[in-house]
Parts: sequence; C-alpha cells; structure tokens
Amino acid sequence: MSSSNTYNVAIVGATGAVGQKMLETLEDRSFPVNHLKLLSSSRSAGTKVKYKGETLVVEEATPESFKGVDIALFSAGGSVSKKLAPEAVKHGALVIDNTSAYRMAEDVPLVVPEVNEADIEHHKGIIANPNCSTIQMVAALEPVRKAYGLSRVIVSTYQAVSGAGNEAAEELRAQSQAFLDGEELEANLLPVKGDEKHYPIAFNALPQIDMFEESGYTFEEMKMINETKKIMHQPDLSVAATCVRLPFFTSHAESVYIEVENQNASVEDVKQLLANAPGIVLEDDPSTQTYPTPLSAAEKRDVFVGRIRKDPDHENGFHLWVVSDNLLKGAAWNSVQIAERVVANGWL
Ligand code: NAP
Ligand code: 12T
Repeated sequence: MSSSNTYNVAIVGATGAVGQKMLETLEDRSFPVNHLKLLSSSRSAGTKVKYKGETLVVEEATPESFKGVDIALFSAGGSVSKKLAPEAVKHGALVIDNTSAYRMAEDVPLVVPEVNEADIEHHKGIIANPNCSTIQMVAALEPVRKAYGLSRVIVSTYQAVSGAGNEAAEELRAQSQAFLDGEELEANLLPVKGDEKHYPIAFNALPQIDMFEESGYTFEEMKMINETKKIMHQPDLSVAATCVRLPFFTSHAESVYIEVENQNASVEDVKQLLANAPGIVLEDDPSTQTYPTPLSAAEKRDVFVGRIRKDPDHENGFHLWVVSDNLLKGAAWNSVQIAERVVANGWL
C-alpha cells in the first residue's frame, strides 16, 4: 500500500475500449487511487489522457512498469497478460486480468462478485475477470440457481461490436457510412481479426465470435460454457451457447433458456428474486412494453433482465432476456468491483 489506504494502480491497455472504461469507472467510483499508471504498447506511448482533471501520459508497458504498483488491471489481450502479468506479480502487484489467458487456470479465481466473491480470498496474485457474455448471464442466473437449483442453460447472444475493441467499432462506423452512401462494404477485421475470411458487420449478423474449435463451437461459446460452470462451482451444469455479433456499438443482449430443479417455481417467483438481487434491474412488463435493450443498458453498471416467461412445454423451463453494457459489467466495472471487494475485505 502507498499512503494510508490508497493504492498505486496500473491499467495495462489504457488506450483501448476496455481500458478507457476502466479509467472512467475508477473515477466514477472514487476508487482510492494514490498514483495511476497508464500503460499501452509503444504505439500509444506519449498519448495524454485526463483523469480527475489531471493530465496523465501513457507509457509503454514493460516488466519494470510494475515497480511500486499495488493493483494492475490488465486489458491488452491474452499474449500481453501471459507475458506481463507474472512480472507484475513478481513486483508484488495484484493482477486483475480481463483476458482469457488465466480464466480456466486452477489456482486463479474467476470472479463475478454477485456470484462468487468469496473465491477472491484464495488468489495467488492473479484474479481473472470472466468473458463479458458470461458475466451478465451468471449474474442474472445466480439468484435463480440459489433459490431453485439449475440443471440446464441454453443461451443465444446478440453481441455489440465494441467487444472486439476500438478497431471493430470503427469498422462498423465506416461500413454503415459506405452502405448509406451506396458504396461497396470493406471488411478487414470481423468476425475475427486473425481468421482467414472477413464479412461485413453493418446491416448484418455474424454467427462467429472468436475462432472455431474442432467441435464446431467457437472459443467465445466455449468460454461461456466452461466459465459458467467454474464460476457457479457446478461442473455438472449443462450449458450450450451460440454467440452472434450484431451491428450496434454497446451492450450484449442474451436470450437465455434455463431449466430449474424445483418443480414449483413460478414466473412471479423468478421476477421477485431478480427484482431483489444485487446488481440486477428487473425491467419486465409486457403491458407497457417494458424490457431492456442494448441502447437502454449502455453506460450503466447494472445487468438488466426482462421478458421472463415459462417454457410452453417444459414444466421447469424459463426464458429470459438479459442485457448489460459489455464494457462496464462485462469488463471494466466487474474488474473495478473485484478491486473494491479486495480492498474492503483486506485480501490484497
Ligand atoms: P482495443 O480497443 O483493441 O485495445 C487494446 C489495448 O491493448 C490498447 O490499449 C493497446 O495499446 C493495448 N495493447 C495492444 N498490444 C499491446 C502490447 N503488446 N503491449 C501493451 N499494450 C498493448 O481492445 P479492448 O476491447 O480494449 O480489449 C483489450 C483486451 O481486453 C482484449 O484483447 C480482451 O482480451 C480483453 N477483453 C475482455 C473482455 C471481457 O469479456 N471481459 C471484453 C473485451 C475485451 P495501443 O493503443 O498502444 O495499441
Ligand atoms: N473475442 O475476453 O470479440 O475473452 O467480443 C471478449 C470479447 C474475447 C474475451 C469479442 C472476444 C473476449 C470478445
């Protein structure tokens, strides 16, 4: 710790879509920051950024960057985390990692505070932030799971382009303009930067997020499947996912089908549980067309749930619509929330 109860914080990937939101969230939450270090690649080193009215200069991230750092928030891609997170830990920093590099590692807690805050205590220097689509889903399902038991989850996602970074948001903007101008759409990035083919995202829907696995599922889908079981400590939970990219900038939406174990759960019960759950906002009233949308959820830290219905055929089946800002609860806010819980519980 630096001075009394304030912390030296580093953001790795500070110029990125997630990093920018981390900066905003630290400020919005009045996180007790002593010194803030902003790190990126050499490309953005020297960039000036405002934090609490002060001008900070972004530096290139190197192993030496972490001297004196108490908490390092990583969001610069998996390869950067693999290389630099162990260096940060060596220098005594607690790493909260937003990439998929360490999520499934056995001795790394994978944490959504509303679900498994207690797992944080057993960290060995690295805490992983789950995938954005996983976070909002497990936050919405945990109150139902606790009350009624959960046996099966089938989810289809409707994901914003900002999840794939600032460049992907720029691609949507450029293609939308081209489409409206009657020009050819140029696709260079989506669905996945490193894959062979690229398809336009503007006025389209792409059923591929991240690369394909042998099984026919994408890595994004497998992240949802594996991370959900780990966070909920329920390896026998049945989970299947289909992840789709859509042409809007912010918030992921999800159509979630669940089967609960309790025979007597009603829609009213599920609504009541969610209305009282921390971090969840129930917006569900068909009579007034009340339900969350990507636009209504953007820039908010909560997870919004609506359209709760019983399955027409399966007695224990329910359908839900879950929406949240992918860069806030899906990334920056969940990370800062973990940091807040660490500090509050003395788990540094
Ligand atoms: P982005 O907008 O493309 O930003 C990438 C950031 O990483 C930039 O600040 C960039 O710095 C920095 N960076 C790239 N290569 C680097 C290097 N070699 N050394 C140091 N910094 C480097 O991407 P984003 O959307 O913010 O996402 C960043 C990462 O966060 C993703 O790769 C992903 O792993 C993770 N993420 C997680 C979630 C989640 O589900 N929780 C959601 C979105 C993203 P420059 O400006 O110098 O290029
Ligand atoms: N490919 O953190 O493209 O594992 O939207 C998050 C978002 C990976 C992750 C995306 C991705 C992650 C995306």
